[in-house]
Amino acid sequence: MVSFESRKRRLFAEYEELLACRNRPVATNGVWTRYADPVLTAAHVPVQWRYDLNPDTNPNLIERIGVNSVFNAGAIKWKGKYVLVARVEGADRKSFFAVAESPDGIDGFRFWNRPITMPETDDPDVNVYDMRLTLHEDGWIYGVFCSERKDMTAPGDPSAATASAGIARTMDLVEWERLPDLKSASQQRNVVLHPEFVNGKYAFYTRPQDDFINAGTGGGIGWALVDDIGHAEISSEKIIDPRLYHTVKEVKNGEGPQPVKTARGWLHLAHGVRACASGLRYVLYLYMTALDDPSKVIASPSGYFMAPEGAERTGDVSNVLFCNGWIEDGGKVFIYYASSDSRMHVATSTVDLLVDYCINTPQDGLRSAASVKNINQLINNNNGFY
Ligand code: M1P
Repeated sequence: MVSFESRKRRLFAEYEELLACRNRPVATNGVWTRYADPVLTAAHVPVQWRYDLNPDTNPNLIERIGVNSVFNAGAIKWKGKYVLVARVEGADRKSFFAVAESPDGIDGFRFWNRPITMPETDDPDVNVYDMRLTLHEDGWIYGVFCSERKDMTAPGDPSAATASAGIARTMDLVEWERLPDLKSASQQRNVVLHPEFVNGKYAFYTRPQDDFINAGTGGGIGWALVDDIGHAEISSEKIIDPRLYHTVKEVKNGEGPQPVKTARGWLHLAHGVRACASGLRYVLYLYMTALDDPSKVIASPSGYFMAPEGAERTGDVSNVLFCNGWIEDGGKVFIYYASSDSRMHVATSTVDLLVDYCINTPQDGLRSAASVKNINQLINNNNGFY
């Protein structure tokens, strides 16, 4: 019989082996480069968060607290490190936030000592997830996330829930000050704080939705200005990136991470959702807005930028790519995306490539004939070049 101590040593050795693995680029389309292995998984969650390591209270060395998945992480470069605030989902289905850092953005993501203790409001969340991190020009780092509660207007339905935008801020990613949730006439998910004041106000990308799941009459990615971040309330909201029939964002869309400021405009990454016989399909797309008006779309390349590939296609919620974190660093861009609500990956690109892609990919003509027209135009332009 293998002793408790040697089994314990093995647990830690296997954990360190996982963190020591070196990733390698495996695929590129000229704009993004994908890497072979996920950067964060349930197995990256520290042993001491899951096991009772005392031989008296856990002689069988059983895992006491199970972790289901690690996904949908916000991202920020912080004190020279590439930092993710991941959504960790326990075997009990509850999600919470935990910080992991890497020295180079690709390898060795290691969780900090403890998960984030996120303060609750007077009306405690049942579930929190999908934090977007914004280093705002007011000096705070904001985390805006989905705050889910049971829908008390449907007491007989244990699945009925409400979604609103939770807001918290921090100076060190350890201690968080919880602010009141964003007040909105509709439910909200995928809300993102813009990093700069606009007309002296805080600006949010929103995603109004009719109920917990369905965007319904909520028209797409919205925009709202807020006077007081301490009592954030949407008084008026306009749709800036609408859902459109027979596109990758027909059923739903949602802003991804905080936008990146470039010389040509604000660069945005978002997810789009379409329905098909096998269920919903979540892909990532890009768009750009004007520097002098971040709510004005100036480039809207058609179709998806990244879609689930290979092993990314399967997981707890299959056929999903979701991204709420990226880091721009000296022109290089680290895109942290989750596949199928199960694990985190990285893809790399550059601001120049992403802007080129946005500006020079044809817009969606919204009809098959328009797509053929775009191809014929390209063939004409290529005359003499092949
Ligand atoms: O399961 C896919 C995603 O579904 C939701 O996103 P949306 O509101 O845009 O449909 C979120 O629950 C997200 O966390 C999840 O990845």
